Amino acid sequence: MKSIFKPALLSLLVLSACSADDKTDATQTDQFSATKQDAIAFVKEAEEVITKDYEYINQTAWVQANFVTSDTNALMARASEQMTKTGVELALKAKQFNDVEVDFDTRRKLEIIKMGLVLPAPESADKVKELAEITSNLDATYAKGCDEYGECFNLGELSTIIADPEATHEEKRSAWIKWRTVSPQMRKSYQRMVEIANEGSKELGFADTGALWRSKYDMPADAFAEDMDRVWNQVKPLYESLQCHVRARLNSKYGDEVVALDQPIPAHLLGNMWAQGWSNIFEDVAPVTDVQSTDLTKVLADKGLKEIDMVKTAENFFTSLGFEPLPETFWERSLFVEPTDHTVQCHASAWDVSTTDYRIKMCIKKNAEDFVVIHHELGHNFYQRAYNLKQPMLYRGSANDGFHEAIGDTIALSINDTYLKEIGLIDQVSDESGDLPYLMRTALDKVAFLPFGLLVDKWRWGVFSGEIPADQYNKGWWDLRTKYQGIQAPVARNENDFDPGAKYHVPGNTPYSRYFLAHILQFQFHRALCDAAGYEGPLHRCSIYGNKEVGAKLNAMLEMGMSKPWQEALQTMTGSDQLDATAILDYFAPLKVWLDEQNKNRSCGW
Ligand code: X8Z
Ligand code: ZN
Repeated sequence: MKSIFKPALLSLLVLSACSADDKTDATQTDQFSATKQDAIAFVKEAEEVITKDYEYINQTAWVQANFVTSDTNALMARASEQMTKTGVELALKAKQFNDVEVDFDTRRKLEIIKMGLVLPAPESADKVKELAEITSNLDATYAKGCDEYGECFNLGELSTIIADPEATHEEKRSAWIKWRTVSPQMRKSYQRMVEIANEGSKELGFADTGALWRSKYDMPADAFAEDMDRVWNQVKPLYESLQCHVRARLNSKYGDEVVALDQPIPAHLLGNMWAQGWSNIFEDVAPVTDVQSTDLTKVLADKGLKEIDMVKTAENFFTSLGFEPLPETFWERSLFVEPTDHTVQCHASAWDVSTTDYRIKMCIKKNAEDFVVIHHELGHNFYQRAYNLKQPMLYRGSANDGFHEAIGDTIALSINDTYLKEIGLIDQVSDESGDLPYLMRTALDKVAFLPFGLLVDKWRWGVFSGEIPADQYNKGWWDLRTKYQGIQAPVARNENDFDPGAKYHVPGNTPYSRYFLAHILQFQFHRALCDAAGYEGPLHRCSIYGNKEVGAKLNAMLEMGMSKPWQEALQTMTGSDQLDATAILDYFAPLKVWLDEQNKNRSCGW
């Protein structure tokens, strides 16, 4: 399964077989006269069917992701075919109850079933099979990282070059180009996948697959897209101030020839393969202060923390909030270190293989960035366990997918000097002059990410709707990258390239709006939890470590799973039912003042 955390929504439609009397002809909607009792019985049966093969499918997906070979790929394609077939059958049946009056829970569960698949196929058996083969192959193509001539690249190594402040811009450019040779071969099958999934989405009553994706947020699809734009407009001035300052500093480092002051920033110079998080260029853009701010990568190295120690430290944060420790099997079955003898899908993920079996799969690098990602992954596991233990099968998911992505990050917002001192990783909390550098480090991660988090699905929505036609896939991608991020490709690109395919979530078919939501929500959560702790200082100095009362408040929301609209879950936790960027803006307010001062005599924009 190509999901990042094993998403309940996907896995709940991860089924292998329907019972014989499940075979209602879904095309006969007109003659179907259903009652409330039929609907209740159908939902009950669906939950049983889903439960039956849930663990088996997850095990298959786990093996494929941990041992990427043609055999595991074929096994996964077969499982995925069966899962799609059953998912489509269930969704079509759920649709038959559209006009039947039912209670709240039955209606909610019917909707969940209808929208359960990320890529629904049409009913045709051939197309179900074709779609399953395409998606498995796309996933494996990315994991292997080879170009169409068989030359292979290691994403970790290429990323290290892009992150290295000492590497030359030519070296970075070469690493950037190399990774993008793995994706042109995906283009044709991606296009075919879009066609099939759109057909499936239409059969379920959605305009296209993008509309299906946007319909999963307890509000009309269009209203969701508008809400994303509303929040983006709230944070845009902060992003633009950061982009302007970073461009000016990179211009000083590399010169006008490489970074022009009136142009978008070349994408290979921002420290990350996709220019989605910029914390690796901190040294180049940092405010100069008297006091050295904490360099967490160095702290981890000085203390000699190994990969597993980093995971234990993250687990300890959760248990300090009152959560039970992870089960023994977590430590036995998880993957923390990239193997050298076989291919693994290295993109980090967290799994609930069953209600008692939790794991992460991650090729951990011993640095601050991955220390945060470990918290991110464990956030998934603790969320999964909270709802798995409390909720029926169809409610085992997060309030919306952005919530799932936000929990571990919320915890990680407490990784500041206050916390690091408390757990003995540093001896002294830096004084206030260390605040600006700390805020800059965090902004390079969190603020820089926002336009990327927004545009990945803007691209896919355009692709699914046809607004971005197949002969303009790459142009459509770079138009959005420039418009929202103010970056550009370091070398000319054309339609032989397929640059979106070089980002895991595109061949992996993981929707991406969730990360944009999470980057807004985590600050709302952090502010609410710090308030609950009675904390009164600046938000970036708050740590909720060790606070069991706050842990209980968090757990109350996690346990709700997806049993209620996300707006209600948000209300319980924060007192507001709206996505709201004022929390992230409050958090970075002192940095914004500083950035604007720096940018005073610069000409910003692109
Ligand atoms: O994919 C992830 C997580 C797993 S859900 C590591 N993230 C996005 C990415 O890497 O592109 C976390 C933030 C954005
Ligand atoms: Zn995640």
